[in-house]
Amino acid sequence: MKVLLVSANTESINLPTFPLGLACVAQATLKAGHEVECLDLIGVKQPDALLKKTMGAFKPGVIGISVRNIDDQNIAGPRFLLQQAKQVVAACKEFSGAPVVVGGAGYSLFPQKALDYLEADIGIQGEGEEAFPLLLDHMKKGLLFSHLPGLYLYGSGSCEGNRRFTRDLDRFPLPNPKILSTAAYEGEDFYIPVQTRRGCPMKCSYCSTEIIEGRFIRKRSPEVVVRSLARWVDAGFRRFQFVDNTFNLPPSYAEALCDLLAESSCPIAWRCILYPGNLKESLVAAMAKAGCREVSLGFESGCDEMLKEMNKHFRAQDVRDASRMLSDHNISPMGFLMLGGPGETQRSVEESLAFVHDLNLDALKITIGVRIYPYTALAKIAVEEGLIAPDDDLLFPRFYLERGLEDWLRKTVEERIKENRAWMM
Ligand code: B12
Repeated sequence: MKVLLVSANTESINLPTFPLGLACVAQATLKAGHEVECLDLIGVKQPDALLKKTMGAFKPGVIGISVRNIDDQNIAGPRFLLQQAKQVVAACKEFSGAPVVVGGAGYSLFPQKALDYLEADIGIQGEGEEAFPLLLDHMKKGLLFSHLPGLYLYGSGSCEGNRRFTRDLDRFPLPNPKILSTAAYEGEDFYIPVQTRRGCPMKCSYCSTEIIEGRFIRKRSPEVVVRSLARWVDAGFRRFQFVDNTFNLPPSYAEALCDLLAESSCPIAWRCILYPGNLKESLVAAMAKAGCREVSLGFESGCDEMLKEMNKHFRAQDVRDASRMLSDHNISPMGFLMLGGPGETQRSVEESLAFVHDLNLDALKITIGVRIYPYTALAKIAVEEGLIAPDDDLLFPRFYLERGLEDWLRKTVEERIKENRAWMM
């Protein structure tokens, strides 16, 4: 079949993100024998005109749209980014009669509600490499497809909980450097995103990863990852970002991957996100040897009671140790604070701010309030406290901010940011 795959994301918040998920789906769709064209709308001034031109020339039989962001998670004035994706769906429908299928990390969080809002024909929750080609196969053969895993049909109710996560990630091809143009991203801050693992068992109280990727960690074999990186290096790329939620879990895998990378002598520099608990110096040394230059430490608080509230399995001292080890190995540490969750007080905020002050991070991002996602411990607390209704689907962003902290917290954070050049909101 002729398949057009569109990345609807046009945002450059934080940094413009190369659509890795779409590239993965495109690679798997090609492997399944379809003719694929990809369209990335980042930086495109007139998306409608480009979509019209592409539909006219390519005449797709099916259109897949990747929906990454729902909103910008900004409590001060949230932007509802799904609106942009809705316009893309509408344009696809205007210029083509082909069925429109949506998927992606943002979509997967709200599969039924987002499909209703977007008015696409079909939604696929979860990873698309198996489900999307399977859907195409059923369409091609004229078979019924409503029973397929993770599939949602516009206007016909949900099949929630039905999605499947593959155990063997190596079954899915990693994107080839030629699959999508990187031209719109190249510059100072461009890192090729790489994913080695999916799933997270940590259950932080606010986190949505379990819905998107599941609880069980599934890994690509290090050999496959290193071979893929080498292909990107041959194509001229040198900087990479591991987008795994927690690069160091499990530690044995992370160390094996780093050792193999170092052995391969790939001339690369990379960054990743680390879980600060149980970080061993041997892993940090292996990371440095393999080209790691920057790490985001996802600690969110420097107060032990708050870390416990968030169900983090580490303490402030572990973060101090992690930050020191990284600096000792010339890896630049950056950190995150998320202030205002359940149990936060002026004292715990001050404790966190003093904590990060002493850490000497190269950059710190502070978020006020916590975006509430479905099926999380935070959502349960928000319902119990009457902050949200039990049937609030949370598609339109709702935030938790401990009562009484509102103005004080904003003012305090703004003042401290003025005093610390490496801090930002
Ligand atoms: C790494 C990451 C980042 C990095 C990106 C680095 C980089 N170079 O790419 C950084 C830190 C920069 C970042 C920034 C932001 N992020 Co972010 N990020 C992630 C994270 C952890 C992984 C994304 C990723 O690359 N996954 C790997 C790829 C392979 O998976 P995937 O894209 O999901 O694709 C798979 C499926 O979704 C599906 N699929 C994808 N497309 C399609 C299309 C079709 C047709 C089909 C059928 C299937 C399908 O198949 C793919 C392969 O299996 C996710 C959380 C998560 N676990 O997903 C959040 C996440 C995507 N981010 C999120 C947000 C909000 C943001 C920011 C807005 C935050 C901010 N205010 O700064 C910015 C926006 C950036 C931008 N310009 O768009 C939210 C989005 C939900 C929402 N509320 O909108 C998520 C889900 C986290 C969360 N809070 O739940 N992010």
